[in-house]
Amino acid sequence: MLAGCTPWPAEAAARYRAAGYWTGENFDAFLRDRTRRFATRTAVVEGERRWTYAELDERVSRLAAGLLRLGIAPGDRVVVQLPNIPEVLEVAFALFRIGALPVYALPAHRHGEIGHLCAATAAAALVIPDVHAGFDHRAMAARVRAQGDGPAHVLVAGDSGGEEGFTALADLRDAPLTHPAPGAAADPDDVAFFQLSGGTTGLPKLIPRTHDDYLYSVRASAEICRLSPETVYLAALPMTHNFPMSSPGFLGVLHAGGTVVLAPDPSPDTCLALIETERVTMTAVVPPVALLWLDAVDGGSQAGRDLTSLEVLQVGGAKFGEQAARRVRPTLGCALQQVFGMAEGLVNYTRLDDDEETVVTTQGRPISPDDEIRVLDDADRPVAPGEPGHLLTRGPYTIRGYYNAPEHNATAFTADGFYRTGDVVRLLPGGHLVVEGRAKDQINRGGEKIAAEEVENHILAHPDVHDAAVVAVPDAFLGERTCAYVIPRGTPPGRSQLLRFLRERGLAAYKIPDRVEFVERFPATGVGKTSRRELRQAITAELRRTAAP
Ligand code: OOB
Repeated sequence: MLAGCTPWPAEAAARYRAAGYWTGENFDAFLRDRTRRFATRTAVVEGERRWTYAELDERVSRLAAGLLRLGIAPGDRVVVQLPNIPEVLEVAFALFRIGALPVYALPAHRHGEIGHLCAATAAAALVIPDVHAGFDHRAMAARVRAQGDGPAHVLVAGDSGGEEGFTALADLRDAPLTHPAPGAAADPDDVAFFQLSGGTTGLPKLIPRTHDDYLYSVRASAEICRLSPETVYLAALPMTHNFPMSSPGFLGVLHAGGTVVLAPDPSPDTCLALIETERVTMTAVVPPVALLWLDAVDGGSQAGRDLTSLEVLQVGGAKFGEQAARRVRPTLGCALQQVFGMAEGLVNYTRLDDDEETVVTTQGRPISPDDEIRVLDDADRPVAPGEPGHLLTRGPYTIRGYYNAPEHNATAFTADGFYRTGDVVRLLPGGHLVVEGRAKDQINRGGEKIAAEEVENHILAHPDVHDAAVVAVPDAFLGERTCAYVIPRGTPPGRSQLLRFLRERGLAAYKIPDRVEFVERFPATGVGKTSRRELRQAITAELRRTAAP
């Protein structure tokens, strides 16, 4: 396995192969095989663009040839930061075809995060759009290179802008690569790509996923979600996130021979119109987006939409409140499926034949019979059945370690390979999980994960700041927002000046604190550490007080 990654023990790997989970297919073989079977069917739709499986495969071969000509080699890492455009598929599979490894970033990331990803993976290239949502990614890429984080090549979907080292994808599409391409030989039990962890640490951790483990989760998810060539899936969330990628996501749809429709944004106006015109059968959203859709259809701007094609709405990424969950079927006329997953592996689904109570009150049960679940107390002892405790898991598609992170791995995983998810759950007799809370220093802002320590470190870099603690604040719409408690060094910096400072450091907008409170000291725990719990209680009490009439 790639250096810096933790393989599964040989015994477990043998078991997963024997059980038929790990089939030895790699991503390049996956696309070739589905192209053979579904050649003339539509693979992907974006606005006026419609590519069949054969067209997608041909584009992949042409881009793969161009990438090799440019000097991208098997084993190279390439950071991919693209919005929901068909090039996500084209670029990812072209990289697989030459045996290079995508490193998936989110469109919201800025030069801080992208620089870290490029440096941490020694990336050979970075793939970006030219301008997206009013932001010039080329200027960001130039900044990443100026700060010394590489990469040698910047590949642009759109206009390259002509800067040295920047190449438009359009200029890379050569004559199709003849088979076998280097990626055809990619070892199925080796790393295929990297995804970003939601994180609890100062710098985001990288998650190495193998062909074998990830494609198992894709196939099994497609089966659980009953995908078929008739499936029309709307990618409403950013496609480089694990949920719309593989739960069952666009990969599950390609596995089944269906069609992926790309939405430029998850707003109800955009997505409900696409559901109507493209006859979408399934889509996936985070809870705040589900709330917006429900309100838009319930007497709002989208009340007249024909949504009769929609069979399943998946909601996940953060806890979906029971009241909202109950509104899905009557309002949208489709089934709800709750999805509780993580980029590290484990994904839970409510099943399509679960009774309505189970669907609205639980976050589902694991994909695999070989997903091992432990619910433990603070001392790592099993809790009584049905009681809340820390969720730990191990299985055929859950990683055994983050990339190049031995120290962090020593605490994030147990000695026998269980991943400590940081989630607090209850395990019901039927195997379903209910997410009760979280024991990790992370804020879940409507499905977008923020590591408290990462933001704190950026705040601490400000010369007028003595100390900082970032905590979650309950929020009716997003579930949680962030509040930064700051002890100034002398005169406090202005709030807006501090926020500008954070943006200037290249932090994604969703990580910029929603609220800043200047205080003289922090409450301390028994051993003198800052008590985030007390800070959370303080801000919650303050909000209640100010909200009171
Ligand atoms: C998904 O993946 P990540 O890596 O962005 O975040 C994982 C974390 C979980 O550990 C949990 O804290 C939270 O997000 N989470 C949920 C949840 N789904 C995820 N908390 C409560 N209820 C849910 N339904 O978020 C992700 C990956 C694949 C599929 C779906 C979500």
